[in-house]
Amino acid sequence: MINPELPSICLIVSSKEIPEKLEIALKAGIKWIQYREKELPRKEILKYAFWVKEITKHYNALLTINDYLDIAIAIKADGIHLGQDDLPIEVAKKFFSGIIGISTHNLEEALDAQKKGAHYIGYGPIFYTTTKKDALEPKGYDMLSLICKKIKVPVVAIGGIKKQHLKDLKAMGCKYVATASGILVGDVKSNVENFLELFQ
Ligand code: TZP
Ligand code: MG
Repeated sequence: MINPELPSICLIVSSKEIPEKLEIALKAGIKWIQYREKELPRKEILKYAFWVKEITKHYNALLTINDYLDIAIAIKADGIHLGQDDLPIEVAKKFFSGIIGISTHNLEEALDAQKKGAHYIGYGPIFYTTTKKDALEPKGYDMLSLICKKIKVPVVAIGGIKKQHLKDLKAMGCKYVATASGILVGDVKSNVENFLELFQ
């Protein structure tokens, strides 16, 4: 796969948002879901992943699976998202022909992921977040802006991103964001509408 078209907003959901919040977000127009579950046993995650696949397919949205290549393959997900300590991208590419995204935390990791064929990179956390338990210190805007200039594949900013940040992110050349709490906390429908209006 060469340069897949990625929607500008990725909504990260865990099992507790399935199906209600997930469906509200999809109905409101979200076109890219990442299913990220850190708490449940693998068998449970597989079950939820099948449901997410059904719902995202119904709404014609892209689905990427966090961490688990076997589950991504089993449910025919569009993509997989891997961290620095997950399966190496070289190995994932041998078994999976879909979209591969890699989490990065500095320019070196971003360049390395790009060189190894990542279709997009995640970069962050930009701001403080409680969604990721082991999140690093917030990185702020400066390095993000540099990474967006130096990296050719889509750079997805992540971590504590809320609607009030979208204007600045756009202005610095950031074209993609991933969020959980920015959409899932509060009124999901109006959060999606705000994100779409400000960042599409
Ligand atoms: N990776 C870096 S920050 C983060 C992940 C998965 C959490 C994103 O969630 P939120 O609620 O948008 O900060
Ligand atoms: Mg991971």
